Amino acid sequence: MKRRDFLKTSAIGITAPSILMSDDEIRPNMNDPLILSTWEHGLPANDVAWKVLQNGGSAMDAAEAGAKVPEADPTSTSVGFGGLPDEQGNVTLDACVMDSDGNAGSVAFLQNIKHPVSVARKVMEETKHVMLVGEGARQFAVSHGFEEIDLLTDKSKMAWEKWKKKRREMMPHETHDTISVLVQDKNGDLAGTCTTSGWAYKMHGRVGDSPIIGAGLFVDNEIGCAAATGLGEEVIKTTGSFLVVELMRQGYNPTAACEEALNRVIKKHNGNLDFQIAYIAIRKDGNIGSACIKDGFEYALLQKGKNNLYKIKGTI
Ligand code: SD4
Repeated sequence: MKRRDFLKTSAIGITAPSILMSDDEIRPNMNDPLILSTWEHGLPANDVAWKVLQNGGSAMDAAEAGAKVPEADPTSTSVGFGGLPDEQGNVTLDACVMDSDGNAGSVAFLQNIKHPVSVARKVMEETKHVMLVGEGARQFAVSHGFEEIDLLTDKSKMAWEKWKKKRREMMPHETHDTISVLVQDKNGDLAGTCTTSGWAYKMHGRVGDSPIIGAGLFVDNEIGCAAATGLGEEVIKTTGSFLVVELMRQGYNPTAACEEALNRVIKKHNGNLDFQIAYIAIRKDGNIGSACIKDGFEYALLQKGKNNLYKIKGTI
């Protein structure tokens, strides 16, 4: 099989399925914001993020508000409240944020707090650090007024108890839905968030790519931004989101940059790719793209056209 056959790509907004739009109808004007998120639950996240932008919020405000939607949703079993637990039954959360000034904040292995993305933002804005983990992150959250709650829902507990009987290893794509929200606001500024409960039934203490700046998310306001979903270990080893942005800096278009970042993973595995990784990217000029290893990745795009507000769910 040729390397290309592993890859599914989409120049989002131009070849987005089921919606026909002429190029000039799409984002005729650079001052129209856009929001690009991972997975289907990106659609309600985008709606909330859009409202924040409409009310004068920044790209960072919008990206945070969007990510909080699946974090609070108990039916979203890969993010926040209702996320599937680790092998010991603990829901442990990873999240990060990055703004248009290149500031970053992150939390990893955080327990009992519903909105890790907001804790990550507090780390960015109110500490001299970038990343807090585990018990320290929880203490920090509580000291900043975050309520402690049990994140394990009955549904997730039942799923974990069922898993415990067989202990079959689950791959992240079997219980996917890490959300990344990339936003470009009306000033052209970029920001992003990434939040997850990670690989279901992972080892206790495991941290994935989602809270690692440059792996799960990277924003460079001069060039573009990118985010990842899928098997975090492979994303970390290739510094995936940073790589996508650096490739855009070198002149790759957003989709080609996502493809090339995936090629680095594909090369190492000699065709043995029993996992999913997907990237989404926005270039500073508003061009957007995505690519994935293994079918079935969904993206959610909210974009203002000449006459309409487009809300697109695409699958590649
Ligand atoms: C992780 N990248 O923890 C996350 C999993 C994921 O959709 O993206 N699931 O490795």
